[in-house]
Amino acid sequence: MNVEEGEKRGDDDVTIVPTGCCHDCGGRCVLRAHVKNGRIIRLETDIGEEPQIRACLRGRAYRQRVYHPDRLKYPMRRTGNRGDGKFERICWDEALDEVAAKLKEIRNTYGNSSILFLPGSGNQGMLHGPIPVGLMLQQFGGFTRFWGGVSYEGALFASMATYGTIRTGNSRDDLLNSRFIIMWGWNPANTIWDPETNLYLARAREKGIKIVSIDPRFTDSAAIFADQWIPIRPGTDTAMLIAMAYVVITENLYDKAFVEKYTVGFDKYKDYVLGIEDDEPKTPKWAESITTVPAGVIKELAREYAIQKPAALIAGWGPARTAMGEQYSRAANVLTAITGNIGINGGYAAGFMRAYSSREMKYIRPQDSEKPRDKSKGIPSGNPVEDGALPRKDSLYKLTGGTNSTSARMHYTKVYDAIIKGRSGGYPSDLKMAYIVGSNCINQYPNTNYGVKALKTLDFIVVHEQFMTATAKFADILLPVNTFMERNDIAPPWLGSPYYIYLNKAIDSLYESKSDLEICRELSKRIDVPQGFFEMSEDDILRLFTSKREDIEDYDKMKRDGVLKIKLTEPIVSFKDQIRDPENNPFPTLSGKIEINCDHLAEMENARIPSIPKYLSHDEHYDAPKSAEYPLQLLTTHFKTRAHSTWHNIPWMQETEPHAVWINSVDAENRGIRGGDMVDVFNERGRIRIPAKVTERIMPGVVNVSQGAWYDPDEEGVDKGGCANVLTKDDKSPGGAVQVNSALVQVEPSPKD
Ligand SMILES: Nc1nc2c(c(=O)[nH]1)N[C@H]1C(S)=C(S)[C@@H](COP(=O)(O)OP(=O)(O)OC[C@H]3O[C@@H](n4cnc5c(=O)[nH]c(N)nc54)[C@H](O)[C@@H]3O)O[C@H]1N2
Ligand SMILES: Nc1nc2c(c(=O)[nH]1)N[C@H]1C(S)=C(S)[C@@H](COP(=O)(O)OP(=O)(O)OC[C@H]3O[C@@H](n4cnc5c(=O)[nH]c(N)nc54)[C@H](O)[C@@H]3O)O[C@H]1N2
Ligand code: SF4
Ligand SMILES: [Mo]
Repeated sequence: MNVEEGEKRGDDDVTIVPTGCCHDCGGRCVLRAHVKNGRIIRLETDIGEEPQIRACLRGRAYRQRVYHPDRLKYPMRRTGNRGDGKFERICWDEALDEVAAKLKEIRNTYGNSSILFLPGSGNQGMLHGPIPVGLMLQQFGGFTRFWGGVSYEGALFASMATYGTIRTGNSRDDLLNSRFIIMWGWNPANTIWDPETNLYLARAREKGIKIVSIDPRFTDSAAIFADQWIPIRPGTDTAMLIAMAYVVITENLYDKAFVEKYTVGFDKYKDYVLGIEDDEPKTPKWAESITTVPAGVIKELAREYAIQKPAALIAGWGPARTAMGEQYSRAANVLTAITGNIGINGGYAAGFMRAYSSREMKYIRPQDSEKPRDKSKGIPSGNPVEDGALPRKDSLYKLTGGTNSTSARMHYTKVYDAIIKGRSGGYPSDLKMAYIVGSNCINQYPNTNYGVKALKTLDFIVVHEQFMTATAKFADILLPVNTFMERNDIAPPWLGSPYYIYLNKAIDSLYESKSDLEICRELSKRIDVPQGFFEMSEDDILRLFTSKREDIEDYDKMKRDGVLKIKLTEPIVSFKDQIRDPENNPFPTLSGKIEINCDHLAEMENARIPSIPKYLSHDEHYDAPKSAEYPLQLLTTHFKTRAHSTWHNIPWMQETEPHAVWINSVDAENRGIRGGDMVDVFNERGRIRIPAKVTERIMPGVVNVSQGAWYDPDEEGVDKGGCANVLTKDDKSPGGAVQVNSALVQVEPSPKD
């Protein structure tokens, strides 16, 4: 559709174009752009049938992003040092010729593995963003990239180990069938987690269903939905979940028939929980000393959860984004299993929690699939650089889906180290250039100061961007990209609600910006990449991409309507068939059952990746030696006014709530800090300077700097922007979680100028 075909509003010359919002923001929502004389004058959201896919505050402010005066307007070449932000305007031909020449020169001299591709989450549509760039670079001979989903790797690893799949969630309407809901490290009032989540939580509350929030912060979700808030010391959730298992087992509240029929490894876990394995019974008292949660509260919660069946334990990804993150997710999954809360309406299996995806509707055990693959001999890949590489020993390579297990990639947290050390540091390649698309890596990867050093060593950097981000300032060639209002795309849901949004182009590309696809169209010719795909129209490609999705019956209608809501006759409940008819529906694990004990993990022979969930400490934990110098635990949560670093520069968002470090009044008082004072938050990795928000909404000993504020260092290297990743560690959990919620820091009043 184009503007001319859009719906006319009354008798004035306004056309309403059905489009949407589609960053990596927890949602993906309907927007209706009111266009007058080629300009969007108003944005409204879904006014269609229930369930409405309503935009949040960020989507509704999107005009300020599209028409922001700082949009990148034309291609540029760097004139200052990397990071300084000094550029000169050049024309598209010059820019693309230079990128093409560099790509060829670097490939011909060092090979394709020296090309580092850094795709980010900026655009979540099926067509634009990093997708065309990846396809182009594959045909150019390939590239090196990272493994590890920054959002969820801990939860994913645990989901695969326990259930063999990431489709473990129920649709949100099923929450109304629960008798008890636990929001564990989960704050959807801010993070959305699919647009209808908050509506159903509100209805659950209205229905009188008890909701508990377990979080070091009194979140907006706790304030709005919860009957009870249980503050917990960060990174200790595993201990509490194991102590809950202790209560459930010792008080005979567990579901013996379920355990017997559907799980393997219960006895081994029981031996650990009861202390038979290691002489340490994991009692609520034991957990109290670790978590700070009173033993009585743990006992009560365990009993309520086990008795009030069906109950939904929603185990958020935040607590899993820690140095032993997968143990928390494993322990949560196992608790849902031993209480028999899986595969039933109103229950919830925790896990990765995807509910709906037309590509993953069937569960098949890897060994029962039509083409079982022995990946131990090499993993096939469309990327020639990694085709046939052996699997990593720390990966669940025998299972289908989940992370790519290839050893040809470095972990997300190790990109900077790999740039600096290359093969001599044990990494798969020596990197010479970076191709960065839709990513603000300097801001969003852990250990920003190390990243600054690393990006300065590369021979060449090209960035596709909409704004002059911290990362864009490192580009040698910076290419201006349009927004989803200026092109066509399709948004699948963020996690798994049954709908698609067709993002119709509402206005022409502003200034000289182009879509990532258009850039690839022109660049691919210059680097001799076959044209086929790049010559196709946006719609032909989208039709091709969606052709195997049986749930899209009428592509043209979806495009016209702007949204396709898939009608379900009943709520989605993951593993319903596995529970109803286990003989014919094994779990997609190697054993065909829920793996409380996982042999695939045991084969890794790594005491830090135990085959049953265990509570383990680490060197950025509250009890680590380092805590003597840096006594506060830092959380770097997702902020309501941004999606990561996106929207940070939008005035309406900044007015809503300014960026600040949350600190408890006890910790503030001890340091002579009052609300609104400028403070330094620091550790051995770096220092940021921002205002303090002194509040009882965060527990003592913990501070929160929400991620995504723009890195803005002064001459001394102090970040005045307050970028959380100046403080986070560039390391992963044994299973691959990015540990951005495990960092020890100190806070002090900033020096007075
Ligand atoms: N507004 C907004 N929404 C977003 C995003 C955004 O940037 N902004 N990003 C989207 C994306 S890509 C993702 S991956 C998701 C992320 O979604 P989440 O991972 O769920 O979001 P977080 O805010 O990081 O963490 C959720 C909660 O976990 C708590 N938490 C952190 N560590 C611990 C812990 O050790 N124990 C316990 N019990 N709680 C802990 C935090 O205080 C926070 O309230 O959000 C999505 N939604
Ligand atoms: N400390 C800490 N760090 C974190 C997290 C955390 O919890 N704590 N969370 C992590 C998570 S879950 C995620 S998903 C990552 C996200 O990190 P990133 O993927 O880097 O996300 P953004 O910061 O939003 O940056 C995306 C960029 O893409 C640009 N963009 C938008 N649309 C387009 C487009 O169509 N084309 C192109 N070329 N560019 C576009 C935007 O302008 C923006 O600058 O951050 C991670 N970083
Ligand atoms: S930012 Fe996300 S949740 Fe908000 S309107 Fe856009 S797509 Fe929806
Ligand atoms: Mo994410």
